Amino acid sequence: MFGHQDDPMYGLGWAYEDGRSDVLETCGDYPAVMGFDLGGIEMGNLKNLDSVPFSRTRDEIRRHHERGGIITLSWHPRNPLTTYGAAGKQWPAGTAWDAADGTVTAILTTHADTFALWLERVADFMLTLTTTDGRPIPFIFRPWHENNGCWFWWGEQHCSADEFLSLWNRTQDYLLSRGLNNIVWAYSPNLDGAFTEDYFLQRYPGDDRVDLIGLDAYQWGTEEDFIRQTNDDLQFLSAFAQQHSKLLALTECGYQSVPDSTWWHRVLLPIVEAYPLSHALVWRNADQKEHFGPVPGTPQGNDFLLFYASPRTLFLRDIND
Ligand code: BMA
Repeated sequence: MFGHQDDPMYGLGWAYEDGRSDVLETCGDYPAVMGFDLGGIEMGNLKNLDSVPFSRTRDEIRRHHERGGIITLSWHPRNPLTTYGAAGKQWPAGTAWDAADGTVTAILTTHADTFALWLERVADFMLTLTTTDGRPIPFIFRPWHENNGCWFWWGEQHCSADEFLSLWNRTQDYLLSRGLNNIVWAYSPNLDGAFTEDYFLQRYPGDDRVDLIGLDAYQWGTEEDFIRQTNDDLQFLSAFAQQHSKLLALTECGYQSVPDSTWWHRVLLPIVEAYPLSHALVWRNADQKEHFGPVPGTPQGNDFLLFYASPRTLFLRDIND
């Protein structure tokens, strides 16, 4: 299934117009999977870190669920240690990218109350994700993503494996205690290129705590590196997922602003065709400088039609047929 972050919220040249979607306007169908981010919900904010109103997020989740689509939620929470004292400081002060050592330690000790309040706000919002007749909408949740990187405060250089696992468990146990049994739990590290079983298991929350194994894989460097590393990781992860009876997905992927108009069919398509992925989600179409999805009427948008046409890629209509 093809997925796109913030798909119905905004695209190139439009924002918050009911029914619109750059994917729809490129290929005539909505993505099967839509992703949304909860960053800022922990503060009690009305809008997320990208200025998306949470009421709109709830509406679009309901809409996509009613269309028969799949929802996935990410969370870029602020840094509980620095967020309240960050006034006047420049980005990334106080954000998820304010990667201070000791933040996870603080959550588990001195800042446990703050974190408990944050989780309460996350759960409160999740509990509102219901159908009009009050049934919980199922969704994928992938907290503490890219934890093998160094850019988030929960990254592997900033906390021990035990601390990371406590952070995961605390998050999961709390949400479950609130009755949130409608969550598909995704563990999604970042592109590594050389995963080993020993290494991967160090921070893997466990078979009883994970439903889907994801990989966040962007082409930031050369195409050759991206293809090689993504294949290496997906070979490892697909074997692991099969042995452990887990779903597998590219929980984030893309090539920022798609500067190569053959990328969809030449680079991404062979990768998604080669592995048993439940979905591959590209990040948001924020603006001209930062977009990862197709843009209608552009060369890369035209190339996306070849990706769309593959029998191995599913869009909303395919999963409802
Ligand atoms: C990042 C960028 C940021 C954004 C964040 C959460 O990768 O797109 O601009 O705030 O994701 O959506």
